[in-house]
Amino acid sequence: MDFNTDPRSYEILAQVGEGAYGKVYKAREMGERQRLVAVKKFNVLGDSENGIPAFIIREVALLRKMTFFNHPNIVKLLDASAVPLGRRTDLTLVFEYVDQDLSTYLTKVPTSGLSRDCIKDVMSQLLRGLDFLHTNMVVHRDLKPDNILVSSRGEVKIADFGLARIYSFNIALTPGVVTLWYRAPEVLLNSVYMSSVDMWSAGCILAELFLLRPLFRGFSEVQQLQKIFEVIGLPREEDWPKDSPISYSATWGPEGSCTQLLPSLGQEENNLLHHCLAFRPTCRISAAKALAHPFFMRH
Ligand code: 0RS
Repeated sequence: MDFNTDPRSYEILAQVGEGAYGKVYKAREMGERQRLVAVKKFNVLGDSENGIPAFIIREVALLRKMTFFNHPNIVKLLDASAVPLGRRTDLTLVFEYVDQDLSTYLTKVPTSGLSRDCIKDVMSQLLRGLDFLHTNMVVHRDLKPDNILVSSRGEVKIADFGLARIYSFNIALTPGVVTLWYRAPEVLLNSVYMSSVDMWSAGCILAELFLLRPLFRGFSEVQQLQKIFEVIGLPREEDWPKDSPISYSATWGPEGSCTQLLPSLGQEENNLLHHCLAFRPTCRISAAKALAHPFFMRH
């Protein structure tokens, strides 16, 4: 593993984002190429006394490995550098730059909405990216329109994946609110989770592409769960995660599952949505299966 980015080889143009993930800047490569890059900087607490903590090396190696496959729906890592400073490490990651995020893209959609073909295109690219991550045992865990990027050529690329362990050190220290809107019930219930959490988020995003507003807009974990049950119905008690510190209560809402989740959507899109928004993670559709769903077939 080599960490050899010279920080002077990029000219920072503007800060584009800030969160538990650190700060992201739009920058320009110096020298001949002059291409735009996204530079992400963060400072991680690691207990390694001498050198770069092993977990940082592992996470960066994973990002490198994922880039090596050259998947069109995943942002590419171009460079990485880590500088140990006592008990902390300054980490700089340089990615290809993509013009906008999906949340900005959605604000520019006319009120008449996105065409079904456009929604199919965005969703199929998103699912291909997710299928690639999941095949490589990477769970995004926080997929949302803010970290899905859309290039000027209409390419959809997933960003901000694979650093969950590094972030966990920073989340408690980060001011501001985190969005719960795309979180799967098992994450809200503090239960064990796997790649199916990303399919829940993908379902929320599918609905949002049609509605042009977030499907479940809760401002606390409990409110988020209530919004979810209003649409999918209250799960049966036997489906509630056994390891959750939050116990089942029939007062959460009316019981019963519902197949026509959004009356304004057609039958195929409702069916796909229904399979993404299954309460039980094991019943949720996989990215690979979702790509073969009739919603994506020609008409
Ligand atoms: C919430 C309204 C604002 O190219 C942007 C890029 C952008 C990138 C890029 C490439 C690779 C990242 C970004 C990245 C890395 C954490 C991240 C978290 C979220 C998003 C990307 C991340 N909306 C969000 C920020 N923003 C303006 C709109 C933009 C605009 C263009 N291009 N990031 N962010 N990894 N780590």
